[in-house]
Amino acid sequence: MNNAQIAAKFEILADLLEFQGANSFRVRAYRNAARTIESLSQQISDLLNDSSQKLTDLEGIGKDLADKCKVLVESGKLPQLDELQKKVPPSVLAMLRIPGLGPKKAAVIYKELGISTLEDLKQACQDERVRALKGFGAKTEQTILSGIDLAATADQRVYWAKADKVVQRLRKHLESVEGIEKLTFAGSYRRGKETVGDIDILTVAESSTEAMDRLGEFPEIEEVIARGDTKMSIRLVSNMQVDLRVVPAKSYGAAMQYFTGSKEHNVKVRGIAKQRGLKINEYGVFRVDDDGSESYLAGETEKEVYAALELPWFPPELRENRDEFKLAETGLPELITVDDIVGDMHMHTDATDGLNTLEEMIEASIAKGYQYIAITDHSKRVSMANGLDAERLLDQWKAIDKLRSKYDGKIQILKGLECDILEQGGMDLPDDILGQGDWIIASVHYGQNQSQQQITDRIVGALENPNICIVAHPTGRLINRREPYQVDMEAVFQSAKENNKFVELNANPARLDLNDIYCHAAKEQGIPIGINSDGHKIEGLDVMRYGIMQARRAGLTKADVLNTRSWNDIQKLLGRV
Ligand code: DGT
Ligand code: CA
Ligand code: CA
Ligand code: ZN
Repeated sequence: MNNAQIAAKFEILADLLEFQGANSFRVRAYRNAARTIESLSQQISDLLNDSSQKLTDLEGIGKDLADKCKVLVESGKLPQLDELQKKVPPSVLAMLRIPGLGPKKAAVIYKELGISTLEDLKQACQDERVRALKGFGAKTEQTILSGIDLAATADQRVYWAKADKVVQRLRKHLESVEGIEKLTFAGSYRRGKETVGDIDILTVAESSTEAMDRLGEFPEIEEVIARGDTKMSIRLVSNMQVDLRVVPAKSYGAAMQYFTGSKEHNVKVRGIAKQRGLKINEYGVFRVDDDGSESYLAGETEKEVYAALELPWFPPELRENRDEFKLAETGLPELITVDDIVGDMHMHTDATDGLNTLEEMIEASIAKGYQYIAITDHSKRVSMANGLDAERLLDQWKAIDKLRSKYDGKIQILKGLECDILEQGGMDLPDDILGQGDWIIASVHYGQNQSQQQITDRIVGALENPNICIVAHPTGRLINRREPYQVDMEAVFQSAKENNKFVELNANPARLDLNDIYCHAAKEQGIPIGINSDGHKIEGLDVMRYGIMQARRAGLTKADVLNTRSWNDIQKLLGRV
């Protein structure tokens, strides 16, 4: 058994233990171990054979876990896990993904109603059988019902960032094959969708057998689902599916176009081909003559494929059949890139729930080449994050004053705050304090179940406050984990526009809030969008690229994005200079 497989076993064990209501400390120990093992550069099996090394030297691996690793490597099995799986069918675990349904309630549903799938649970809710359970009620039933679809999706799709990690490992694994001449990862991954269902690989290879054999040796493989002459599908231990297709060089571009999708984009492309008396498929673009015979026109590169249809090459992020074909008539927009970003205006330090110090975050931002950053820790209402009261905030700003001279000429440090918008409306800290800062962000963290009117009023109220510059993660959604709160984004946009304020695209891959549709709407209304990392540690600053990808999917250009501008220009937009 290899590391990925061992880690996957520990993850399942943690899920099952959690479902059983085991001590949360124990559950976390397995999860931490899984993470450690997954990122090891050496195989556990090699470490076990090396008498000079001990597994217990690894972070988070105690004697018990080391023993379990040994059992797994030697037998491929874990008796404790087998026992648990006998008691609880794995399909039950999908229930744990329903927001608001903890392991305890899920266990009651399983035991009392004998329900082990999301489908059956949906039916039970519709039949009002769930509300009758002890400790449930109509409201809980409603919460469960409205969360089932989210849980079902979460079971099938992973964050783009997570898919990207797998893609990088697959790329490295396959690139070592000499006979592989070309390699692309197509599908929703290439389009940069916020979640990815499965991974689609395209290759041109001397021998398809060799390429497929190599995929079959991928360390994270669980099983081969299907294998033909030029096509192969595998399932990974993480349960993700990977499709491989080996295509001839003269069809590579056509296959890329076809398998990048989206389906909707392709349907439109096929229609356009037809209008021009052409045919397009994964092998190329063909002219169809009156006698029905076909002649190959293009297929080697994507660019040639689109050109044969008198279409421009579409950046993959735009291929969703939204407005890309209309835009193509006058020229596609030049989409924003990471290099256009000159500052990051939302980040935390260890003064609240960040892990790194003020100076460490500043140094890391300098290393990124930013012109300016805003330090935006939480305000006091966010007690879980040790939010700042007025005194601590002013202390931090004083510290920034001192650091400004130290970093003069290297980076501009803005005195910021992520100020909580209180449940009853209004800001968490008084205006005379907020007025002393440079860059105050407003966020909704509490009362997310309020009515649309209440939440909208709170956000609009914040945007009307002259001290507030921007609203962060405006819909509060967490991809795969929490639906957006009820908010009238039209009203929010209108208020942002009237008050010369901005909206954020939070680049955290679990948030990506605003989504692409809303970002596009904000652009249409001329509201600059701030793309920020919301970093809680140095590495957290790296998520910027996910935000950029989302922005590209929305068709945003450099001009549509706030932090491509100098801080002075931003102040002008705010009407402050
Ligand atoms: P996913 O995997 O659910 O995140 O989404 P995709 O877009 O990667 O979808 P997938 O893996 O089923 O197929 C990859 C691409 O192949 C898809 O974007 C377009 C193309 N494709 C697949 N099936 C069809 C089809 O029936 N018709 C057309 N026109 N294209 C298809
Ligand atoms: Ca796919
Ligand atoms: Ca696929
Ligand atoms: Zn934040």
